[in-house]
Amino acid sequence: MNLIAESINIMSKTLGPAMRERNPGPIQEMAKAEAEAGADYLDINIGPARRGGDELMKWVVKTVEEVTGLPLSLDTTNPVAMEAGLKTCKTKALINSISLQPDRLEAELPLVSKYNADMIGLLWGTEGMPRDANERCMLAVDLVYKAGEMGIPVESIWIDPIASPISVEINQVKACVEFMSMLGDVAPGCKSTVGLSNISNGTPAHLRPYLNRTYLIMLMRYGLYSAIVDIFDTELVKIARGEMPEIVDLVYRAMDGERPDLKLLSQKEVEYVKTVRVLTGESLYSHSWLKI
Ligand code: THG
Repeated sequence: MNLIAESINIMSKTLGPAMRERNPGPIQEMAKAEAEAGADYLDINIGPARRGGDELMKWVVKTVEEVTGLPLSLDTTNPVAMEAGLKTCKTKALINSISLQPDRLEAELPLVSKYNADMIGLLWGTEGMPRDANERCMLAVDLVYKAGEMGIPVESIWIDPIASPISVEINQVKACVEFMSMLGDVAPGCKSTVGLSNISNGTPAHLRPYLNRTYLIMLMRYGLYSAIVDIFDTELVKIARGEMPEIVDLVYRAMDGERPDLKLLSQKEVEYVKTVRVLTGESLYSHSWLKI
């Protein structure tokens, strides 16, 4: 499991201003902390970066590479900024992300070949968000075909089915898990990733880790290759590293519809079982799902 740390983000209350002021300190502290916490990749998200995006991306990449040798995942919708980042990166970069809109494909697929990068293929088509697992499969096949035409091998493509918040749409939450179980058949050799924290967007902050951890286990069951995560969630990192086999087993059994006697479980076990039930749609989600 490859963990991509999500926190170097222009949306962050501390790092956003640091990026705009070209103040390296907070960004380097964050990069070191993410590396220390066990990240395999660091995501650098500078947003749309319409004006001066190339300068900004180049500066952030240099700033981060001064303190860590970890590979970077570069996130911006500005292709000029993306290329500036790719030129600057010392290691093989991951382009985050390339969706299926024709203009995005045209601008960004050539960068994958030119810089021998890896890419996250975001399953977002001309008609927007796919509605279910089957539409995700069709988009994945399409993306792999178009990348292949550009000489990009399947091993370089990390498919992202787009996780959406449980507080918004349970069917999309289920569809991502179902899609993950189908990916190996529809796009053999492809890798996969998911923005795990999306699932808990809109949920009270102290409850987010329960959803993130449980959903990670559910997706890993079907071979999830990597995830963009809050790397400071130590229990989440333990799960990814295979250090919580009993909890993983309990989650699998709950996914299969087993209904253990909650009175016989520890509090932590009960929390995982209840969280599986909301993530599979068996129970209705509300902010008080752990209490019911
Ligand atoms: N797929 C791909 N890339 C992605 C996503 C995805 N990148 C962005 C996002 N989704 C994943 N990254 C984050 C980063 C931060 C948060 C959620 C997802 C987040 N941050 C806190 C908040 O907003 O409350 C704290 C922000 C802060 O530091 O101030 O939730 O799906 N390919």
